[in-house]
Amino acid sequence: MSVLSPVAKKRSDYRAPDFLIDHVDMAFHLDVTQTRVISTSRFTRNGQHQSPLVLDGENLQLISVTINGEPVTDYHQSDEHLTLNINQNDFELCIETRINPQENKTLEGLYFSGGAYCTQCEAEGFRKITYFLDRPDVLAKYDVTIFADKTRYPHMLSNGNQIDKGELDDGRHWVKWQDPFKKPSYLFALVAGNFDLLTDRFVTQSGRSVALELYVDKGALDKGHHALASLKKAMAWDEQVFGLEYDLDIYMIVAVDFFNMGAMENKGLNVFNSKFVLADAESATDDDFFNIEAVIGHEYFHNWTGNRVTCRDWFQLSLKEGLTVFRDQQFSADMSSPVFNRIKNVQIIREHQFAEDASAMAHPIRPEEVIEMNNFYTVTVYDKGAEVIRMMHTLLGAAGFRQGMDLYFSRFDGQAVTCDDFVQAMQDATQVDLSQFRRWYSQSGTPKVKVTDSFDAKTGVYHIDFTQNTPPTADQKVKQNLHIPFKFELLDEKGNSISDDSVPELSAKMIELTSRVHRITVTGLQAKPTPSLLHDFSAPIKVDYAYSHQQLSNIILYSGDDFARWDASQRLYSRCIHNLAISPDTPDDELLDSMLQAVQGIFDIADVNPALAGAMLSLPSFETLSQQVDEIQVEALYHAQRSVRNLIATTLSDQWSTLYHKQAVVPYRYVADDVDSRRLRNLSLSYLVQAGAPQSSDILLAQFAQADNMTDCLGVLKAAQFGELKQFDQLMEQFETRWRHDPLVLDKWFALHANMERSDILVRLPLLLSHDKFSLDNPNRVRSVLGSFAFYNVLGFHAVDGSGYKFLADYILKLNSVNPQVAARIITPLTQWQKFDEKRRELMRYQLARIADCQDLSKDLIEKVSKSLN
Ligand code: 0A1
Ligand code: ZN
Repeated sequence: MSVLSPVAKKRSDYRAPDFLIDHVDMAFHLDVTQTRVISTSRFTRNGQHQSPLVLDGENLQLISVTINGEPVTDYHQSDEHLTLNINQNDFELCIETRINPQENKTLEGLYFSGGAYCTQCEAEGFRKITYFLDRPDVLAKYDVTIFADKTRYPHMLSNGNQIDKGELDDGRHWVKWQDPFKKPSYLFALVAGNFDLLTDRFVTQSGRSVALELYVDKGALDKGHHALASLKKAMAWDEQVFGLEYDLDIYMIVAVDFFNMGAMENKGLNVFNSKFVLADAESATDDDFFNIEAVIGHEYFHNWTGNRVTCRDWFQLSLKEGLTVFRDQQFSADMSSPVFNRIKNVQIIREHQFAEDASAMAHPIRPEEVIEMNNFYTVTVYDKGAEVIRMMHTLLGAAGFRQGMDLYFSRFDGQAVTCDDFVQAMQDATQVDLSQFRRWYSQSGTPKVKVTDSFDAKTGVYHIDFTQNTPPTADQKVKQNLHIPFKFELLDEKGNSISDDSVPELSAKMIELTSRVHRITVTGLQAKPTPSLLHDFSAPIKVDYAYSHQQLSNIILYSGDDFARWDASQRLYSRCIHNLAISPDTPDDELLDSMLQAVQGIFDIADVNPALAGAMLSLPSFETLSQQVDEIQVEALYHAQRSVRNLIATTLSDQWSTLYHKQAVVPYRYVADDVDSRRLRNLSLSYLVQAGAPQSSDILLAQFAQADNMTDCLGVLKAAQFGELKQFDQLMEQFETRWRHDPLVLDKWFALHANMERSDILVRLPLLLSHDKFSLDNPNRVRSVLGSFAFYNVLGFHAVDGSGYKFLADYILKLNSVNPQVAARIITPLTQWQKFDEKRRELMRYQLARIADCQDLSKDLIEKVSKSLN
């Protein structure tokens, strides 16, 4: 690790900026290796002080500085700052810098890839473009003029409206953009290239016509329709649900192949990873179509939650991200099956967020300390952040939440604010006391609620106790009681929900837990009820209750909450799997029988609620199972999961066959009913293949030959891979030949290979990485090979000789100098060593130490590695 460890910034150290900038005029003379950037900003001193002006800047070649037109040479330049002593209170500062977009493989700042220029400024990328006050609480208006060669870069875009353009004699042209809204530098964007353009219009509720423009690679126009349709749905939804209308006359989206994240909400000019824009039936799966709609929605919703009202400092990231994820989740739920969507949200929390809480990277949704901000675009800030917003929605009700949102916008439009400001608006609008609730922002970790109950058959009195406790996390030892909305019901023996007017929590079907223990007493009962707990996953917590198998089956069949039914099915599977992992030679037949009977019952649900049935027939993932135990026994858990799946596959193979053949095969359309049906069909296929059912490989090959869409095609490949069919390699070859030219499909091919549970996987992986289409420069490709392997190839990554860990570490060291942000993301599985057996813990820590020893380690990796080795 470098000798000088970078210092962490603390939330408590926030100070208002010494200077403000109200206007910036920028000129970009684009050149692949020598782009000139001239920025002229109007500064004012903020308050009475004599402090110098300290501007942020990285990797910039400084050409000149003038103040009010006068050249300045009395400045101090360091690796990260430009410091100027200035006496004036108001002045104009003009700075010329030069940058090299082609060399910029970090994909932060201005970079050149795939023949186009593109920027990414969140969180702190603007400082790689020019010296600036690169912090979200400095809000300025921007005028941007772009100069470049006309033939190669016919499209030159920036935020706001195009106000002027012209041509030069040397084959270059220029375009001037003006953004009428004040914005922080992280929302700045510039794109220049030669694209195909798809256009449309949206008329807002107040009757304004907005031009919609979608820029894609040449030849990809047909794949942009779903994204554009999704955008229009999102615009209409935000008007209906939150009364929020788009504010500019133009909304542009550009799809690029090289992008570190999913997409970016730059004002009026979103930049997207092409994975979240391009889709057609043949090349994209139902999940791809779903994700495109969700991400398009997410970025669009940021226009109000993030752009109009932004974050005061980066510790407040969840202010915009938690809220915007909540909004995109609600949007997705309204567009298709609410329960299926809720299950997806919860799976992310249980698989990834709980794992983060259990690791050295544990942090509250509003972190206290940060070395590299890019490391905090986490499932905790985003997805747990969304759960915290959802809990407020639950506590205040939909109408109260809307009042809170209205007040938030009327108070803070055009400002940079804090999470506290948001909660205060919610509280002031509804008079609901959220003082204890605020702890969700400062406390990390996964709270546990232990539920115990007792019933006295003689008196008919039933007590149920809820006890909360948040175990200590790596970052925070002492925990306080939280305000937890806990939805539940009590079911009688017939599966009816018990109501009792004298118990308000029963009528409300919710108890608000605030102290350590809460008790509810119900009288006059004939028999002990079944508590159906944490309906709709009303809080991001773990619940511990000793359900009998029978009670779980009751909930599966009768609970009024579909989420709870799914959750009970998962508990039943988990129980069978853990049980078998502990004693593989003495299976609990009674438990397995009741599980199989429950599955039989779920087949009937498929006709009425295919989305729910699809989720209920799927076993918990290895990652979810891992979060249910203190120490992960890799092989035992993995094989137990496979055995239970095998049992379900073989015992019920007739039912799987019936379910498979019941699904009508229709020409591809992305509509909810067809999506649900394809899901059931492909799920059945994989069970059939796993059972080695007669004709299963004929069915599989026929589906591969006949599929008119990627969902069914990939369904075959996944089934063949999971079932370890001999045809797998051959099908993969055919697939590669057909799709070599399509990067997004090829990513799926790479991921399938990297996920293969084969004993020779570590011999095959290097071959994959020497494939002519593999490149460390392309984050999607890196994620599809190294990410898939490290996150999902259980036996390969956790190979007991440590070869999987070493393999990942080798590539992280290579990526460190290319793209530190991506390197720091895919190191996550190594940092989660805490729950593994001692031998693996050692091996994982050994690789982390190897990475730590590297000379020029990026801040991103230093932060993660040093925390993990502590
Ligand atoms: N704000 C974006 C996510 C994002 C964050 C950082 C990036 O580069 C370092 C890029 C995108 C969102 O929430 O969609
Ligand atoms: Zn976001």
